Amino acid sequence: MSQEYPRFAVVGHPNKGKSSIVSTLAHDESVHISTLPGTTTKQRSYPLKVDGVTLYALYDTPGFQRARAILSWLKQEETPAHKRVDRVKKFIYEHRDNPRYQDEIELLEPIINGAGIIYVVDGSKPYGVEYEAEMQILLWTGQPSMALINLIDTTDYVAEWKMALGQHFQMVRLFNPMQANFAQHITLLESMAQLKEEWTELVKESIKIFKLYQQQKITYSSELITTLIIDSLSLTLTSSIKGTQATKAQELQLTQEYKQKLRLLEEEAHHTLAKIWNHLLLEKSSQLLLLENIDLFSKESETLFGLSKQELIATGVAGGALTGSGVDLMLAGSSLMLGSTLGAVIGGAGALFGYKEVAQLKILGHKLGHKYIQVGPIQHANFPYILLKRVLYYTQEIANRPHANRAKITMDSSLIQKEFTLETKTKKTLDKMHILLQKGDRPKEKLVEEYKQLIYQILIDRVE
Ligand SMILES: Nc1nc2c(ncn2[C@@H]2O[C@H](COP(=O)(O)OP(=O)(O)OP(=O)(O)O)[C@@H](O)[C@H]2O)c(=O)[nH]1
Ligand SMILES: [Mg+2]
Repeated sequence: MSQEYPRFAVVGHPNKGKSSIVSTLAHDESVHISTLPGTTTKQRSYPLKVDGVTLYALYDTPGFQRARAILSWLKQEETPAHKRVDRVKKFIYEHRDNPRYQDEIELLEPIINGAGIIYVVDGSKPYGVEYEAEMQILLWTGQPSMALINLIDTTDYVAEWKMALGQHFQMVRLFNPMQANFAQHITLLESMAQLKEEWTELVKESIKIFKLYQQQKITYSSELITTLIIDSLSLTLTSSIKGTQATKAQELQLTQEYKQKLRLLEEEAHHTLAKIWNHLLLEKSSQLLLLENIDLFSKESETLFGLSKQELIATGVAGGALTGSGVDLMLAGSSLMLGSTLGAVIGGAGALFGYKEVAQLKILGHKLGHKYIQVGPIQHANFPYILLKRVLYYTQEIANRPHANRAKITMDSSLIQKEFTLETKTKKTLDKMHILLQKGDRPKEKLVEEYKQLIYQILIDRVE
């Protein structure tokens, strides 16, 4: 693609969501958004780049402040339609140093230099004549133009806005930057492609690249999730001991290290996911801390993300051990587990995973005569599902989140349970791999590939 890419200036009244629209359409979380009117004071271009290639760029601009005064200046001289853009240029030229018109000059400049117009209004507020001067000025620039109705609140004045906007803009569309998903983004791009003939092919090509890019991000996420599961489920830690028996303190320490290591693997995966989906600032601002607040090994985590006892029985993973009640019965084989006292020490109040549930402990011999204790792989039958569903939930939240939405992710437990009920067929493949990993066997490449594909399918249905 050549250097020339379509550019759009996002303009309108102050505080109508212009910067929010730029942020969402450019996938850029650094765009400054605030409840205060007059937040944006300078024009600034935000490109949407894929592999270093700019697909399009959006100008964030300040809101109109003195539209009426400017329109009356423009109208001081009778100007035929084909000369009106020159009149606007003249206005900019003559008022460049006048602080009264700085906002308008900032917003008009990119348009005069060839950017298409995206005019943003709030469809939850009534239409009013105060917008007419703005729309007239934009008409005078002669640039291709589209109006976006953003419903900031629940009241609905869309019909009257459509009537008014339809008289001034080539296209009128609804678009909510806080809720827009990938499909809506694409639909909007398709409309933008129609704005100007020279841009049509470029934007269509961009849409293709953009869709591929989305698939690529889902692929990366699936690979990352698969690696997290493999690394976590096959994790073992060892520590050398004197004599033939480890002290309780040694066992305790190794088990704690083991759990910490698993938490860290999850955290690292979340970080990479935030990077893939361009949400590192959100992560930095702790707005994503939802899962970190629910410890991987807590009872709450199992309730939210684990399989129910019925589901566990259906997998066959837990075998005949699941007939009674209580957490301990959710465990797979327990031949090498330690006495129950230590479990109580480590577990603490409310914790799901005591020592016993975390890992098998083995005493290993060594050729130099030293003995080692080994913790892992983790034996809890539900753990693979807890880990998997946590990371799937995280991925879904982060992948679907428009970049204008900076609010903390909230956990909706009913949604989690509803959304992440896995089909029996899916569960079978997952079980196969989990069992192998928990036994300490490396799964064959073919099974890993199958697992990855499965994760991809789960994500593609949920990232929209
Ligand atoms: N609930 C909701 N809030 C929105 C929506 N769009 C924008 N907002 C909020 O409205 C406020 C203004 O949004 P901005 O994107 O900064 O608006 P702006 O038009 O760039 O404002 P200025 O730069 O001050 O002219 C922010 O608090 C946004 O979070 C929306 O669709 N829904
Ligand atoms: Mg702004």
